[in-house]
Amino acid sequence: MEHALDSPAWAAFRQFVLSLGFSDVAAAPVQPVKRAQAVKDWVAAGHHADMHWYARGLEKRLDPRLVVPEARSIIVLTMPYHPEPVTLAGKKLARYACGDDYHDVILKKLKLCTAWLSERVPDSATRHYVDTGPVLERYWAQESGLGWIGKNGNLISRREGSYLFLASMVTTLRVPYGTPHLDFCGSCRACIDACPTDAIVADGVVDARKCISYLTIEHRGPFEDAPDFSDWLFGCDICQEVCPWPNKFSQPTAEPAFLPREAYGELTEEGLAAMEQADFSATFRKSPIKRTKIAGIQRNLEHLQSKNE
Ligand code: B12
Ligand code: SF4
Ligand code: SF4
Repeated sequence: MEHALDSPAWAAFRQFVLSLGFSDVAAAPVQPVKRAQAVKDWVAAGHHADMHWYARGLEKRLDPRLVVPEARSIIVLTMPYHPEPVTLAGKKLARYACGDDYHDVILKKLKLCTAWLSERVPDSATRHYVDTGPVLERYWAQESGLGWIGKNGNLISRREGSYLFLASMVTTLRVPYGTPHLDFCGSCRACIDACPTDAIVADGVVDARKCISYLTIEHRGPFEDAPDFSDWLFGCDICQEVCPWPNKFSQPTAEPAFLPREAYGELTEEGLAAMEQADFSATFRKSPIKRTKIAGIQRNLEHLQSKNE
């Protein structure tokens, strides 16, 4: 069998992927990353803050053949998350984090996609990733034609907006390719103007050191001179909320695991501040919020309260 998926086989793969709850899939040929210098500059400027793992994995990110030798294609998949505003203990919570952890939910489905490919072409090799792999997911999503990287740094689909998770598959298979997506931001700069911490330092370039999402999720230890988080307790969606694209076109998620948890609405500020480890583990079981650990979420709450005093 040829080491490729022809159009009918790709159509069957697409059908399979959509049946798992992904909303779109497209592919790009493996080529040197055209924006490699922009990524290197991002790291050189220290925009990755304390995410040292990012700098360590840079070579692989810029060359998918270091991930899968003889890789020919990168397949990118999108999965919508809950598009409406959500709260936790009366404070703002990033939409992506209101349900179960997407890494776990999507990985299970990706395994099935990889199995589908290797069953079809047994001597092919495919590796799949969601978020944590050394793959520039937004870049390849744009290259494959799923959408464009907006000035807010997010991948925006004209059909679905940007409240989407991305996942990727690096494969030795040749598959039908999409065409790189055009940029539809035009002269708009609503996200840059709305970011309360001026974290979008150039078009599409986010300085994590200033970004509320980084500070509330990834930063460890106490805050020194942290800005006002505008009531965001975990993550931040401001630069997407003001974007005309997601607001107009977002559809409800079809994945029940990504729906908001009722308990989050019932939790009070006092309840969260006084929460003990066992309660934290039970409340945030399988949730992305457990990433900050109890110390992180209580630190974030204290920070919001100190700014409101
Ligand atoms: C590190 C990281 C972060 C960091 C840094 C964010 C950033 N903007 O880079 C922090 C912790 C701050 C973060 C926050 C968020 N993240 Co994040 N993050 C990542 C991760 C792991 C790597 C991203 C990366 O490589 N950044 C480094 C820079 C250099 O890469 P880049 O932005 O792609 O670089 C491009 C631009 O610089 C661009 N560029 C260069 N010149 C120019 C010029 C113009 C005009 C333009 C437009 C672009 C442009 O070219 C570069 C190459 O493509 C990805 C998963 C992955 N493996 O890709 C998830 C990922 C990007 N995150 C995601 C999400 C959901 C978020 C949040 C929305 C979560 C939240 N609600 O709080 C916020 C959004 C913040 C924002 N405005 O970007 C999703 C995005 C989905 C989507 N639709 O785009 C991803 C893909 C995870 C996933 N698998 O779903 N994240
Ligand atoms: S996520 Fe929030 S803080 Fe980060 S760039 Fe967007 S608006 Fe600014
Ligand atoms: S708010 Fe405007 S500039 Fe920012 S990503 Fe959306 S369309 Fe692009």
